[in-house]
Amino acid sequence: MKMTFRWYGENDPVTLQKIRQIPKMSGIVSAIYDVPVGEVWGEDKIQALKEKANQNGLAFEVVESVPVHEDIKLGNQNAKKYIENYCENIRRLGRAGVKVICYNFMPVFDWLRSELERILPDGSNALAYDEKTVLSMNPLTSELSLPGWDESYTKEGLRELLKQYKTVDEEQLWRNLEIFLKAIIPVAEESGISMAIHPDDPPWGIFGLPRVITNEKNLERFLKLVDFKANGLTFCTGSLGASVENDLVAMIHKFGNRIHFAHLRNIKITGERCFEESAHPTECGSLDMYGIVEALQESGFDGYIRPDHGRMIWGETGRYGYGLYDRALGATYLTGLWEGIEKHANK
Ligand code: DNO
Repeated sequence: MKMTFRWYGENDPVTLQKIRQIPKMSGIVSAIYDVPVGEVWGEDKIQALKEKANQNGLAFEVVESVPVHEDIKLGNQNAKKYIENYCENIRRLGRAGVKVICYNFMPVFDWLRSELERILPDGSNALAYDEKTVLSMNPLTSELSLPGWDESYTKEGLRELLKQYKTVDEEQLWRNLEIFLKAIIPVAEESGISMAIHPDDPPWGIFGLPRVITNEKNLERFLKLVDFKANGLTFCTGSLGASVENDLVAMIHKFGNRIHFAHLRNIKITGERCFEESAHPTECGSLDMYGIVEALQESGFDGYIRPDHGRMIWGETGRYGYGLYDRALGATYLTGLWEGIEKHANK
């Protein structure tokens, strides 16, 4: 396994110089952030990002994300053009030595939270989700907390988009996903890239919008749509684990060699469809991080891992979920857990 760390580019307050000082850190997970969603990324930009990482002793082999344009998810008349652009991005990233591309297929919203700074008993703060609060918020006003948006919509743009999705139910979304996969997976195979879809976060539909990358049954259906190794998963424990019906250890055993990238973080379930993000160790939340890492090893996982959202600790401020300190603690914990389980298994 290779331990990696998400980096948001030049504007990220967490610098590459700091990231490289985290023990056993092998590379960054990043993207080109100044090209509009759906457009082709300049090879010069990709190369510059790679060189910057390499100069700091870090590899650049994982992209998160190449965002999927809404027109592809809607399956409208522009979808073809955007799918072609997507294929071109895959080719270009393959030529630059990228091995994994993480993306998601969530309509309109990426990850969603009701609170960005819930104060925890130890004085740190973290992201939290409370379904009742989310549903009481109007997606057309700015009261919603949407830290994961790759693009910010205007009110009119969002209203129009939500209207267009009225005709897209889950089955239609599956069909649009299938068209997309049938076009991109052969290109990914040729380019030496593994595609790794990110599960929906939280893993259920919100505001009447369909979400399909949510549970074991659907992940199985997803993998069968195009049954090649290059059509794989980002196994995000915090996303899938928000639903108590998801048995993460069983899922890892089941999907084993189709998991190319793992986002390992813990969450504490605080009620029905309510959770807060906790520190990474098992005891700090509701997920069995030991069991998860053990299952990854048992299934022969040799892909990339990154710690995921961290709390804000020691007075740090910055990008919600993506500060340095708690993610660095998470990385170190995961590296130790990996070593312990591996040595124990080889005894
Ligand atoms: C949240 C992330 C997601 C993820 C995208 C992948 O922190 O895990 O925003 O990057 O959903 O496309």
